[in-house]
Amino acid sequence: MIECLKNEGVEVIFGYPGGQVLPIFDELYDAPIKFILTRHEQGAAHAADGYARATGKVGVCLATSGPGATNLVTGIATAYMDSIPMVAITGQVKSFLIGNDAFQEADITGITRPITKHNYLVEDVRDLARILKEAFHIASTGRPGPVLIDIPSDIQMQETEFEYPQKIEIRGYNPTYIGHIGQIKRAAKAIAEAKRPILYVGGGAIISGASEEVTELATKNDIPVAMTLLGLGAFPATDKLSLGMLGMHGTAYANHSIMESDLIIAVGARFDDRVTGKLDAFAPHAKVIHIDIDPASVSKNVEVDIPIVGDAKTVMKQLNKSVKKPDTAEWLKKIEEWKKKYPLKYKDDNKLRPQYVVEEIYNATKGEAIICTEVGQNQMWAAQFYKFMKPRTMLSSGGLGTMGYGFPAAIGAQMGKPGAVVFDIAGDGSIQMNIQELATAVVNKLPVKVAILNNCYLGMVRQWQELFYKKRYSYTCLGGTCPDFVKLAESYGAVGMRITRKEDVRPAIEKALKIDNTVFLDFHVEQEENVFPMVPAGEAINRMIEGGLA
Ligand SMILES: Cc1ncc(C[n+]2csc(CCOP(=O)(O)OP(=O)(O)O)c2C)c(N)n1
Repeated sequence: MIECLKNEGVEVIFGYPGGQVLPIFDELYDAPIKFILTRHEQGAAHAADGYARATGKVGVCLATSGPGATNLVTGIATAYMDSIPMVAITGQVKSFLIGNDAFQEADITGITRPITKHNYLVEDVRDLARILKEAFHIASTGRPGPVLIDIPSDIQMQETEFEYPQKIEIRGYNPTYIGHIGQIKRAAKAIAEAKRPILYVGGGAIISGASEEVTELATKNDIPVAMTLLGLGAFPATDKLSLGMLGMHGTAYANHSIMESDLIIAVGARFDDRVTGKLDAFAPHAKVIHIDIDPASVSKNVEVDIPIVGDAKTVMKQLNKSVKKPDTAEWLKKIEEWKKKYPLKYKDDNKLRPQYVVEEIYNATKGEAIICTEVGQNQMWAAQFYKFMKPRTMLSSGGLGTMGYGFPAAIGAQMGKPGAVVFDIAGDGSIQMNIQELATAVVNKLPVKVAILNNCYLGMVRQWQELFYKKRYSYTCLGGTCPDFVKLAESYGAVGMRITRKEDVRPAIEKALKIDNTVFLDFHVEQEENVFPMVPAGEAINRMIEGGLA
């Protein structure tokens, strides 16, 4: 197994030991691969995911059978929903005990079947090298995703002659990379004829490395760009053609633009319900071009006029060669009006507001940092107020919305990008879901910065209760129950800072950036601040609270 991983160029494995992986751990003891001992298997899976998102390589995690394997499940599902390449290796009870309710037995291939791209139970050591080769291939090609390999401990002890396959063929698995020429021509014609075109760019554009090609199509042809949460960074936020994020908490101008558009060019995006809002009302005047490597995504939610199945980067290159510039001057003028009328805003007073913290993190890092987020208001403020300039700098659980993702993902990102500034923008609820990873960060001397937007609430749920449940704050108040995050950080050997005044925000961030250690910045922000604009569930996306009702 170690030889296979070396052949795949694996530099780091995140994991946790146990009885059914003892033989593997014994080999890891002096293997030339770095092993990062997390403090929970969920942390290992998210760290492998963060490593993969930041570097573009396959993330690898390892856990024992039973509870070790089931602790990976949330991390695997998170990676699956966001199409992240990952190989998860689990130990299993001895082959002859499988199905026997043996100690620490769990049917992990059964459990993870719906949340992996593929999974394997190794039944013979002679299959191991081929399975590993296939797993890395499947995880990283086509629409990427997690692959799990379950290895019974008796098989870990068997011997075989090592030979790593150079080539593999998997029947029925042959992703399409190049776009159909006829479809490219039709798309180019539709773009040339469009009056109100919009690029709708998702995580697939980042995964395939299509950011340059998206930028070329947009800037050469004056086409505005709206991005999904996972698409942020595919096109520079400061460009005048950028509309920022669209959808439930997107900018009003992105939502108005897509609703009024006559042509949507969707690149590596899947028309998720957080983006489309009420489906019947979505973009009623628009023709749709959909570029996606996964044919199952095309016309799944929204009927597509010009489907192009292929790799986003390859297809965009093809498209850039054949496109003629449409006349969008009027359209861009209209969008400028929306931008002026409905800017992203918050109350600019002397109170410590969470949006201000995010803006100052941006100002201090000039858009160069890798930003991980937890889930909730913190995630949406990060998406709205940090100006993402480059791909692979926004790491967030989009599809599954996993609280507890950001901190271990930041650890994985920092491992993959040792020189980068890595922030986790967190909530006081989410950070407690994987807070044990403070040990992992400190022991490995990772200078990850965690900015806790501490509002004493499970803020996003409280916001829904305020707006739609008559302010009945049912079990969302954490006030008085949070630990002292400064002391907590210090107890692990990290640095903690508490910030309660607006004027102390920037100096604290600057100070943290100079510290070569894990830092917790505990920002005591306004407690009942809300994320706006907001599209209420089930509404059309141009019917936003605080974004202008169409
Ligand atoms: C594992 C998990 N459990 C529950 C939820 C539902 N949920 C979504 S946002 C949220 C509140 C998050 O609170 P906090 O981390 O304090 O962030 P804030 O919204 O205050 O920024 C909850 C409970 C979730 N997304 N993930």
